[in-house]
This record gives sequence, structure tokens and C-alpha cells, in this order.
Amino acid sequence: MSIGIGVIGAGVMGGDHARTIATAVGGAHLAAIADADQARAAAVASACGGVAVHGDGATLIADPAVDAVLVASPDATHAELVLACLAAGKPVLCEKPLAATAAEAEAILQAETQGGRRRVQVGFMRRFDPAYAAMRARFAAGEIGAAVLLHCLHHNASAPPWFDSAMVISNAAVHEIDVARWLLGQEVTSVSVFAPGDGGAAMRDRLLLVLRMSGGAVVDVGVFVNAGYGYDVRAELVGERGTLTRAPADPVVLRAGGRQGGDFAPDWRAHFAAAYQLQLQAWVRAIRTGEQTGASAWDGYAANLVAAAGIRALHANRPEPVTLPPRPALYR
Ligand code: ISE
Repeated sequence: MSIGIGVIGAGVMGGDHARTIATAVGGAHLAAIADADQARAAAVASACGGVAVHGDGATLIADPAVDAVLVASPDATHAELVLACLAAGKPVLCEKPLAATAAEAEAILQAETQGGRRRVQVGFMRRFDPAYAAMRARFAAGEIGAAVLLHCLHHNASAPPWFDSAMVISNAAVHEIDVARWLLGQEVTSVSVFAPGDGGAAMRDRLLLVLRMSGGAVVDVGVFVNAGYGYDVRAELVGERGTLTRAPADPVVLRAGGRQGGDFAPDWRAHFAAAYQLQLQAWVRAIRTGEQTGASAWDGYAANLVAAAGIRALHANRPEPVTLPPRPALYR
């Protein structure tokens, strides 16, 4: 039986996920889409073959044609919707961040633990990106020895006008926070954030995060969400015996007019298209088998905790410790 997926949020990511589900995911179909802006939801629904449209998330979760829910609404609404999915017993894939605060994420952990099985997956889709996955597999195979440093860069062409300094960490750098934990298999123990040259502006773009990891590795992350030139994500893992670098995404090199180069994608949807599709396919498989392969609610919580420490570090201009409580049995 095909799994009916309901998508909450018909914005940039909701629209993209809806189209991927409708066209490129086996064993599932798009059953419904919800958005407070019903015209926007209707436009996505009709582009995806005319599925049901709801005006709010609660109605979509209650729709009997919806077996599983994808949450792609604004960050502040995530926790409430995930909790509603858990209460309804429906599996949920929630876009990152899992919650707006670590306390909200804790409430999700508690509700899921009470239910006794993992129903929440968090949309850290880079775990499914073929290049990151290959880096992780080769690191795990011992090709470069123990991890020493991880250098990351995360540039967006532009951010929406409502993006603020906290979101540079909680919405953008949160991907690298997850990559650092997942790639290295270590937890973050402290965060420092540097904001050079911000000229006292309220929006502090161009941040450098430095994460100290439990196994001794150090991770640096440069974030610049209004870089202008295109979407650019890089990572280089330095080990005791060599390095593993994520190659540039554009497979075509242009040579003309005495120059050599390639194109940047305008944003993450094109850059990470394969990762998004593979993530959705793995989620559908996990719903069938009960074997989760993506990021769990625990991973979402850990990322929330580190991001919150990063925001404190930015404002206080000093390193902030991160103390993760013991991992509950459900997430081991
Ligand atoms: C956006 O929400 C994403 O998830 C993208 O992957 C990330 O690169 C971007 O910075 C975020 O704003």
C-alpha cells in the first residue's frame, strides 16, 4: 500500500518536498498540503496533480488520507506540530531545526519516549548527500586516521529579510553542527562564535563558529548568508594521515575566454537535490521497516542545544559549554 504523505507548509521547502514526493519517491504519494495561505497551498497542490488542501496543520494531521506528515512550516511552529503528530500516532519528518528551543525539543523527546518507538525524523538531509556520505564512509574505514580538524564553509546567495543573527546559527549553521556530530561520531562540548567586521549592525552575518568536540577534534564553520555570488557549501576533514574534501557540486567545468570555472547553484534546493530525494526515500522505507536511518529527535535536540549555546556565545562574546544529558535508551 502506498503511504499517503501530508505536507505542512507550502513555502520554498514545503513546495519543493511536495514536488519531490509527487514525482520522485517510490512507495508513497502526496495526499494533502496545508498552509495558512490557502492560495499558496492550492498552487502547489495543483502543480502536484491536485491533492487535498487544508488551511492548518492540525486539520491535515487529522485527515485519514494522511499516513505520515512532513513539517516544513516556519521554525517556530515545528515543535507543536511534531507533538500533534506524535499524539496522533503518525510518523513525522520535520525540517530542521526540530524546535525553536531546547526545552521544546525536550518535550518532543519525552512524548516520543513515552510512545516507546521512534516516529520523528529530522530533516538533516546532508546525511544523505552522496559526497558527505562518502566522506563519512571513508573516514570510518580509517583512510585518514583519527579526526583532528573539520573545516566547513556555508555561504548562501541571500537570506530573506526576516533572517536575524540567531537564525544564522539556528537555521543555517545548525546543518554543520549536525554534520560535525554525525561525521566525527563525537559530541560538541563547547562553542565559540566570532563576528568580525559587523560594524555594530543588528544582523551579524559572516560568523565563525568554533566547536570543540568530545574526542578532541576542533571544527570551524564560516557562515555568510548574504554572500551574493551563489550557494556554496564546503567541508574538509583533516585526519592524522590525510584529508577528505567534499568536491565542488557542479560536475561541469567551463573553459572559455581564457578562464576556467563552473556555476554555483542559486540555493540549497538545487545543490542538495539528490540529498533531499534520498532523504525522502529513506524516510518512506523507515516508515515501512521501523528502522530509522536519518537523524532522530535526539539528534535534533542535540543540535538545538549546541545552536542555543552558539547564540549565547555570540551575544556574550565568550565560549559557551555544552552539556548533553545521557542519551535515553530509545536513541541508542
Ligand atoms: C535553509 O533553511 C536550509 O536548510 C539550507 O540548507 C541552508 O543552507 C540555509 O542556510 C538555510 O537557511
